[in-house]
Amino acid sequence: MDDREANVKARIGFVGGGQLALMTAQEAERMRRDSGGDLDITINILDPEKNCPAHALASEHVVAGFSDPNGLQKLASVSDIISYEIELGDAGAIALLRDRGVVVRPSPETLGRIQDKFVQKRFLASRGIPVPRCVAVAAIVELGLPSMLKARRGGYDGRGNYLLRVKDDVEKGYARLGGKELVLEEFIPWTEEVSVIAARDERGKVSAFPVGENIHEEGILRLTAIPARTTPEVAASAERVAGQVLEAFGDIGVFGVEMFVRDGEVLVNEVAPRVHNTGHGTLERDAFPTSQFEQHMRAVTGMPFGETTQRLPVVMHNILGEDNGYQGRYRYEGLAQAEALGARMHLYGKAEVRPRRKMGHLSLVGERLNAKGEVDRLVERAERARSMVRIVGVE
Ligand code: AIR
Repeated sequence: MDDREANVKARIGFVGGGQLALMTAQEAERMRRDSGGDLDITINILDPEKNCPAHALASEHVVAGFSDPNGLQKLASVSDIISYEIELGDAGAIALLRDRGVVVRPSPETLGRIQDKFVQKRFLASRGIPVPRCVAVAAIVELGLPSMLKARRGGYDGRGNYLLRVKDDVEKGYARLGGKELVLEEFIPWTEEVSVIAARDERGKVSAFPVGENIHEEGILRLTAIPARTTPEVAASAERVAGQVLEAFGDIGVFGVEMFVRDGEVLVNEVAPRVHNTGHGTLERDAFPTSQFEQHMRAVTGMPFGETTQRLPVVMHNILGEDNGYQGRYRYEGLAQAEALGARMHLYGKAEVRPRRKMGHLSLVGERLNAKGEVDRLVERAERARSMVRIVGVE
């Protein structure tokens, strides 16, 4: 054992207390158990919602807005390290904390850069990383149609994006996103979407998980298969580009790097300075010896990285709130049927369902890595298992 791993005791304070903090806290508990108490990491959260997913597992829950300076200060006072599981914190307020000696990983500068989609892309481009072309002004003449109109800040899970296909869409897009600062982005007729979850430590070492293949639907992730069904060349480019991104930020922690593939060319779509939805498959212990959540905790607390060599293929399917307009309390149906197909359920315990809200995910682990057709079969089974789960309103 590396001596950086002996008797680690750390309190990580997350801005955000949603499913990503929940799964990190679950992994912290498992690590404590597996190490016989040697790895003692506790999770604190800042989240305005009293019943947020990570509430029950958090040591301290500061109930305040993500950008509330007093809330941030309180989170810092009970934590050794500040990190994020949502990008909505006030980077300026977090920088003030850091300047007063609070350890913040990744840095508030990285958070600030990533929060603005235009600034993020310009930063990546300035470091020689391939990205789609984008302009900050409303001049569709520069990029033509189709193109993507995006809110520069605050959008996630497909919120804040509007595809402009024809001229009439321009007005509709502005009506939908009006009042916000916007960026217009080249529309990429991609053939594949891939992502790499990678971590960087304080010594500059980078550790990546194998490339995942993503399927989105209306801007929200539907499923991720690891390994991606792609060519070795595309996988190698994606890994290389993800490595460049982590180098560019030069920061500490897990990052999710989403990329488009256009004719074999890899372009960065979006970077998240946190654990990522497309990395949830790494939670399955028979597929991966280390999860992205454990890797993030290892990176920010200065522990050596865990191993990321994949043992078995895994397909993760999101469970989103149904698109029926219902918002409120709910219950699940069909969980046992999905489990009978081998699906492992991860439910986030959100107090309320909303249309297309991320409520949970299921994972299926295959029997042999790189066996022909194995990932196809897992994808098909994951779709079937997902179709058995229903989220039903109870009000
Ligand atoms: N999240 C953060 N950025 C993007 C996503 N999906 C996760 C975090 C956050 C939660 O989604 O875990 O706390 C918020 O989910 P919701 O459904 O409350 O909007």
